[in-house]
Amino acid sequence: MTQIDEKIEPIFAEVLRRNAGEPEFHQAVREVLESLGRVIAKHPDYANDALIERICEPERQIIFRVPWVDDKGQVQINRGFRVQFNSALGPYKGGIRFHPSVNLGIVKFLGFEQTFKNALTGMPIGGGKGGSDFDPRGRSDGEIMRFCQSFMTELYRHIGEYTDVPAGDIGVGGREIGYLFGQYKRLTNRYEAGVLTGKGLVYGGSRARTEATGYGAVYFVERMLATRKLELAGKRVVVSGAGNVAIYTMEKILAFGGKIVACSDSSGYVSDETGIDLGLVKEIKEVRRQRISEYARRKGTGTHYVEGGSIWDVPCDIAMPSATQNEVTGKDARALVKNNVIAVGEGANMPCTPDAVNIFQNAGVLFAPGKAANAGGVATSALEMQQNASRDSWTFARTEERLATIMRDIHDACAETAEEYGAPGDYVLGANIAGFVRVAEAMRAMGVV
Ligand code: NDP
Ligand code: 2IT
Repeated sequence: MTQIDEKIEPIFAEVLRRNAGEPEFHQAVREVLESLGRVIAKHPDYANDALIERICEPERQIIFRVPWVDDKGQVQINRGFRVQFNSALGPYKGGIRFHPSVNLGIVKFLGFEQTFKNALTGMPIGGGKGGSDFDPRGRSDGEIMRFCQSFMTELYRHIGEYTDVPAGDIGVGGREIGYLFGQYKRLTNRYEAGVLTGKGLVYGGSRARTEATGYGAVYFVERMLATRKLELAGKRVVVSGAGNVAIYTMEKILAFGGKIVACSDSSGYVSDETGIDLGLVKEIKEVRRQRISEYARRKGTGTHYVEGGSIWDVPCDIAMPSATQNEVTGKDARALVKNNVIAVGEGANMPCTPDAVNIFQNAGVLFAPGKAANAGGVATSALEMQQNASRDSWTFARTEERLATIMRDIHDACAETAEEYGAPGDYVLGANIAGFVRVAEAMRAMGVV
């Protein structure tokens, strides 16, 4: 683990004390604070006025009860969260996650990461995140709708086009955003399109938003490879997960001429030496909502399904973890390095443990941190807000072109910042510092608020 600068160490100690029992939040904060020593060495004034302490403390944390009635008529209770982390650059912006593992610490880690990610996009958006410990798996459409309606019945009073703009994340896709938007509209009697992003195309959604996170991550990796005069064509790629980010990562990898050799879900992974058939994955996951094991059953020869195994044992040139936090451990990283991985691009938020990140960086593997590589999703959400505000609807080509430019700019900002701060090629440091400086500048200008 990298040391935290001695001037910043007490700030981290206070974060640990004040946020006990929240390991993912500690991990996310620690990684950013490790990068800031170089900033205050160069610009000591960034340590003034408790600026760093303020950045580590969410502006507002909302926790609420979500009661709903299941298909058997039983009353169920879940817990809802919205952490409005930082609004220096714009309204709070970030997804909502429905997964049984969701707790306050996880929502805070995601909101903290989101603040720097959103700053990196260059768009006017602050950072926030929300969710619930609701498990959508196996729930009927009616149950999902009633849950979303109950969740919004509390959340609506805290959000708004100029206040806080949620979107999707794990377990929240187009269907859920539709139900959430419907309930918001009913409760407020306002057609406030810009209050949520990731909407359907017929009611104010942006073209390319569904694809944006995955496509953006691939654009980032492509540009990172180019710094070593390498390209995606012909490369073996492993993409974990089989959800929104994973599917559109695979789609863009294929467009660049790469070969997908494995993908997964939380039950296991499937490898396919003939190249993953993305059409089949989409049918299984997006249409039928089945398990990835179904892929091997349907496709048959050449495929291999491993229940509960590690997808990172599959040899590849490029790894794109796109499922969840801490899914790539030190052991996984060693396996990837042993198999000569060239680049790792984080599609998910914080999928690599600190141990894994160190192993990749020490082995000279190109490593793209999530807050930079997966920023295309939220950037396109900001483009959706822009279209909603101007009552306009752009073509797919125009939107994707903006996305590609934004990803190129994020890559270059990270690379140039890393260089400027004496660590060329360290995208973790570059992303943390470039994101921090933008948020810190805005906070400084606004005084102690
Ligand atoms: P989805 O719900 O669409 O897909 C999630 C995928 O990851 C599923 O295949 C799921 O498997 C798997 N998964 C989820 N939790 C776990 C777990 N605890 N262990 C193993 N596998 C798991 O979510 P997204 O694709 O939207 O999100 C994936 C990641 O990308 C998350 O880290 C999210 O925060 C991040 N992200 C998402 C963005 C977006 O625009 N959607 C933008 C930027 C980042 P199963 O179905 O079995 O649960
Ligand atoms: O982690 C993320 O960036 C997201 N889940 C997308 C957030 C958004 O507001 O589009």
